[in-house]
Amino acid sequence: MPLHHIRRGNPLWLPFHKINGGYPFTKLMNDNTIPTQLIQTLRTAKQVVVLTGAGISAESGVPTFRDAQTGLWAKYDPMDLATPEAFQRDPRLVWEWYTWRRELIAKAQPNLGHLALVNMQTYLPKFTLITQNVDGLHQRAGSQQVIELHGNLTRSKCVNEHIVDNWQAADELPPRCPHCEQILRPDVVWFGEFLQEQTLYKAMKTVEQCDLIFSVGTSSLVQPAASLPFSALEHGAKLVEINSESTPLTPHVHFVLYGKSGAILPKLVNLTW
Ligand code: BJW
Repeated sequence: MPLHHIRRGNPLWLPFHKINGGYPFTKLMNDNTIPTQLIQTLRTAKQVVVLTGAGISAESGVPTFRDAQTGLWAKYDPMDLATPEAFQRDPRLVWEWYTWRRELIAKAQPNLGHLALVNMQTYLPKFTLITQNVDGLHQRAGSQQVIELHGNLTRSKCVNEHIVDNWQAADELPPRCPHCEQILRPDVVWFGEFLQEQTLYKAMKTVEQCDLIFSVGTSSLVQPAASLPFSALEHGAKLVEINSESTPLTPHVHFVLYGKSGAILPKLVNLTW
């Protein structure tokens, strides 16, 4: 089935496992209070993982993918822009779409949510930030050693896997690799492509070892990223979701904080330390 026929509500969108049930100690917080139990859990956590998605950058003015009015997929069909087939069909169109997004991201600034995670890292003995975002805003905020599951928009690569940070503006689009003259494409992971093996392995190992995991601003729909919190759960971690809406992950979490990550994360850090 083509991906554009897959819509929210279709079971294919749901994570693989544990889609029924959930945990009896799930706390639904919609009054903006941070539960004391969560603050205590965060203070005593030995290894914390935060998995972020497009929602954390929304308050920086970067469009999410699936939000109904403002998301990128509300205007563009992912099959025309974010697949290898789309690039093969019309490389110039795809390149220009990414150029537009690259320019938008260059003008954006990290927001309070990104900055709160930089702060959080300084208080914790072991902290890993895993992001699905390709905008580099975590690094620009000051986060260290970010695991980027879906690549980074500021880089490009060619079919020969040369990674290129700078390329010549050219009449011909996409421009060509300075090393081998093949055409360049953004260094991101499109639908149907495998994530970089070492990156995914590192992310999987880290979530297996953590005792607390946050899922922040992600619809929890895209695999294999969406499986990471489930893997943490299976290994005994506590799970917290921060999102402006519920997601397929929500029934499975220990704590859910509804609202904007740019408001909730700073509040959480301030109350905890
Ligand atoms: C706020 C907020 C605020 C808003 N505060 N919250 C198993 C079953 C079915 C299909 C598959 C499967 N396994 C693999 C697949 C295929 C596919 C997949 O998962 N499809 C599903 C959609 C069904 N996966 C892949 O193809 C992956 N490759 C792979 O698995 O290879 C092996 C394989 C291939 C084929 C078959 C089987 C195995 C690759 C996935 C690559 C994803 N690439 C993209 C584009 C990257 C480049 C680019 O940027 O252009 O990555 S797609 C897009 O989705 C992007 C994102 O990183 C990713 C996730 O989106 P995210 O971050 O969750 O954003 P949104 O918009 O969905 O959600 C935003 C959330 O924020 C919302 O919940 C809001 O409520 C919230 N929010 N403002 C807090 N202020």
